[in-house]
Amino acid sequence: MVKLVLVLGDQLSDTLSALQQADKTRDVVVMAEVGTEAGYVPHHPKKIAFIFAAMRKFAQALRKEGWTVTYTRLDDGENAGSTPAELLRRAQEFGADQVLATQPGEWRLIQALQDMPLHVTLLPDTRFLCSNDEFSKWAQGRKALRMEYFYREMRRKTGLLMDGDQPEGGKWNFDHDNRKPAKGDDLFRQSPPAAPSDPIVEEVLDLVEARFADNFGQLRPFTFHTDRAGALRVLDHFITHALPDFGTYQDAMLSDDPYLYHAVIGLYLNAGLLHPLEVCQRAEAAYKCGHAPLNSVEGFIRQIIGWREFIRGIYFLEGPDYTQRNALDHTRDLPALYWGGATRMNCLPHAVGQTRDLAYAHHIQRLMVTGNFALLAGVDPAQVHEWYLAVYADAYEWVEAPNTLGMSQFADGGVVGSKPYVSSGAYIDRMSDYCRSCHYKVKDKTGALACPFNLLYWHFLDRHRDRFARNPRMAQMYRTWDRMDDAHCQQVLADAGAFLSRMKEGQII
Ligand code: FAD
Ligand code: DLZ
Ligand code: SF4
Repeated sequence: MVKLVLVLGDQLSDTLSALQQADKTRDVVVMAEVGTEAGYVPHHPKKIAFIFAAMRKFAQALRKEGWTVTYTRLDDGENAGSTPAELLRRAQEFGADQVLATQPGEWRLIQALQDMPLHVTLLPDTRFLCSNDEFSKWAQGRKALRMEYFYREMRRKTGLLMDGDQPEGGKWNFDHDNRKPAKGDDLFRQSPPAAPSDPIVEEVLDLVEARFADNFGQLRPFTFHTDRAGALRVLDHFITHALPDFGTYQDAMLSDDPYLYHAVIGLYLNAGLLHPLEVCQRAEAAYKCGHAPLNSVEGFIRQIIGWREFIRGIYFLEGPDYTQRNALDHTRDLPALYWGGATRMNCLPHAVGQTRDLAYAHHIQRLMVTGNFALLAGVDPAQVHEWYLAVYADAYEWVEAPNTLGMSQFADGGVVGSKPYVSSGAYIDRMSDYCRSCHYKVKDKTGALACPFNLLYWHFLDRHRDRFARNPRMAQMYRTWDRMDDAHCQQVLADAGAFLSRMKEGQII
């Protein structure tokens, strides 16, 4: 009997397990642009356009390969509105009672598929290097899960940058050579290549413009690639022009350069247009032929076979309630400045403005600017999570939630990271050029012009002393705070409290 083969908007790989298990001559592929997926958070218009255009092109490619594909557009009169409802409609149309699906990257959708009155087979997502079972086995019996040890296993498993059973260059991790501030005057940095427009993209842009005009984010100009060939072009460009300096300037931030030496491939990897192993093999080859140094190539490969796989492992290990965690009991509302509201700080509007224009910000902007501020200010992690899930073109819950709730907000109480990523303004000043043109003074510790990160940093440590003072990785910070003059500490806390009150009242901060 005919089976339906579900292909979701982030499953655009011809190696997808559901496609591999199906029979091209008998089964019917179901793809659908649906209101539930387009609306579970107010996605950035660029993200919706990227997914819809890439879905339409992938459907075309499948048809060319001989598949029968049913494709429902968002504005089709018969659109049933959700993925399960579309499957039911197609089941009736084709007389099918079975669905083959690759496990979705979100518990919400897994549950919805399992609740359907059809027989749904959920296959493992083999596009990742570490399966859910393998991660559970690795995690079993460990007191703490640390990415570094998981990463070594992935290096051994893939053989990437291995010299026999030893790591290439004698060390697993070359971060010591990385993390330098960028040079503002480097005229040779090139942005990722922009995609030329085409009729499919234009049609999707008109649809998104008409339907999602109120969502935060600039739709045009739209320069994302929307097929595998384009994604490979971006990868090539990165390997040629940016990989050699990736490690060295990985943490740098510059006002007039949103990309620096980053790959800007997260959206392609997560939608299935690139495979993690091919990306890492390309980077390894660049090292082997002498094009890129080991510190950069190791650092880049670690992000993909280390962090990306580890983060996914945590999402599926921890279960559906992960997104509700709030270990630090933070309850403040996300300030309007995250949606483009006015602020006197200079770093935040740069990260937010770039996010609005490009649906992109690099890791350190996400972690140490927008994430750091929300954590220091005690914002409700559920609201922070929703923001990150909405605004980035590469955001799907399996990868966004552990990064936001775990790594960035410490809402999981230390599953992803052993200590919270918090810093005062000094870190942002060292790694960026933001502070030079800020209303606030990064060197001021108290007073009307004190950098809010300076005030809130100590406020955070002080209010969470019971939880963190005994953490060996934070003891030095508490010793510094405790050595400060009592009157100074009281002033810092009072100024921080006043700042938070102004934020709560909706004043411009
Ligand atoms: P590069 O800096 O060039 O890195 C190369 C690749 O490594 C990325 O494309 C990505 O696939 C992988 N990678 C690097 N760091 C991570 C990480 N921590 N977790 C998973 N993969 C990683 N990444 C997402 O893909 N989707 C998200 O929704 C997402 N949300 C985040 C939220 C927060 C609060 C933070 C701190 C990080 C988040 N990240 C997310 C991780 C990281 O910021 C992005 O992967 C990266 O910025 C994507 O840009 P790039 O392709 O230029 O990456
Ligand atoms: C993110 C997204 C959006 C905006 N729209 C669709 C869609 O219309 N149809 C679809 O199949 N997938 C879409 N997606 C991706 C899904 O939300 C994603 O598959 C789940 O969140 C699981 O990762
Ligand atoms: Fe941001 Fe503080 Fe620097 Fe201003 S001074 S840009 S608020 S870190």
